[in-house]
Amino acid sequence: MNDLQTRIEGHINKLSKFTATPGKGTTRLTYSQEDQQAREYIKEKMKEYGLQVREDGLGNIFGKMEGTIQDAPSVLIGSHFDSVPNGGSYDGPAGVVAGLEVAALFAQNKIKPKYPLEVIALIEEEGARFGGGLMGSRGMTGLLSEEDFKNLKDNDGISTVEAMTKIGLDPALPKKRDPKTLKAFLELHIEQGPILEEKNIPIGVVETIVGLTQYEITVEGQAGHAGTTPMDRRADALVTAAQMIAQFPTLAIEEGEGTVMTTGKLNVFPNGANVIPKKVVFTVDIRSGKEEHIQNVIGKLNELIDSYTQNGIQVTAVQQLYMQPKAMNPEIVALLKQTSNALTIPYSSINSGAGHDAMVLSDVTEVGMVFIPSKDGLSHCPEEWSDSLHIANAVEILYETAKKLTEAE
Ligand code: HGY
Ligand code: MN
Ligand code: MN
Repeated sequence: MNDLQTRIEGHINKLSKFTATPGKGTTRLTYSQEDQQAREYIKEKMKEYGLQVREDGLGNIFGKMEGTIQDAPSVLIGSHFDSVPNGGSYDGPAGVVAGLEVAALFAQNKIKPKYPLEVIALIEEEGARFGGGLMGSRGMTGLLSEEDFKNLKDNDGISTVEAMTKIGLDPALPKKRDPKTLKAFLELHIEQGPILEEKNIPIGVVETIVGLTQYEITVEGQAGHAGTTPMDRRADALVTAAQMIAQFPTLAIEEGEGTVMTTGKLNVFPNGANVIPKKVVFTVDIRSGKEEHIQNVIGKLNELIDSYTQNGIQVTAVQQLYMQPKAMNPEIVALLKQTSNALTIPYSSINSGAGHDAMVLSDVTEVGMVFIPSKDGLSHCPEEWSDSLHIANAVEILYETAKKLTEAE
């Protein structure tokens, strides 16, 4: 194994230790103590690699290598460093680590870029604590307003501002970034699916990212005694939720063209074995490569909501996120392909079924993404694993690409 791979493995292993569920995957919620531990490590490495480190009013971390052109826009490179509950070690960190090591190669080779290079580590991409997701990038682009940010609370009612202040972050710092300060954004991410591994190809050059929407659905009925309440006199919130969720797979399959629909999170209140559930809150995640399919399924979801609002049951929905499908910047896509060829690293074009910060930043700057294979196509679980050799390949491609982008007019 070469030095680069050794450093990559070291970073990944170190970051994977910052988890609230040791032995059961990575659980690193935004503004948690695990976030703080990972944050300190990332900032320490940025400083070690000679970068100027700052955090914005959301807690995104930036490590900047100044360019020779004054006040020039930056080429950003990185990903997110939060996780899903009991997730893996690579979803997010692989991209942050790649950014760090690209900056290290700039320093090692004494590259003085014309345009600045900024390594970024973004917060709350998964939305595991505050819902919705893509929070760090949406805050940077203004898609998430200051007010909406401040109104976000976690399941325990703790607000974003409270939580970030508790770990020493300053919510008063600027959040929205002037698009004129951005030249491009590059992101390495694990594929989180089986395609590259099955094709035995080490690099995926991302062409498009799937559109997605997330809802929080609340079903309200009437609590009651499980033993004394006759079956024909119940308004059972959990039965209604279950009847709705059981129909989602058919809705997605009937919509076709790879449309998917998932309920990943569900909470029952008051959650007693002998209590008829009063309230159920669950999420719905809808995705498709075509926006019309997302819109169609949203329409069917709303019909379901209306049809179950009866006989003492009330169903309401809050849309937490809506992102149209996004195409990556054609020039950067071409550059990534040329660079892979020049380095004789095989690549394949690929579309992303996962959402990424790149889809948000593509609204304000030119964006390119590369994927590496996921073992057995697994992600969002402790079994998630990728080969540090593949990350090293991606670092080489991103290094050559970033050199061109920080030189090009
Ligand atoms: O849900 C996603 O696609 C990403 O992992 N946040
Ligand atoms: Mn991710
Ligand atoms: Mn993820």
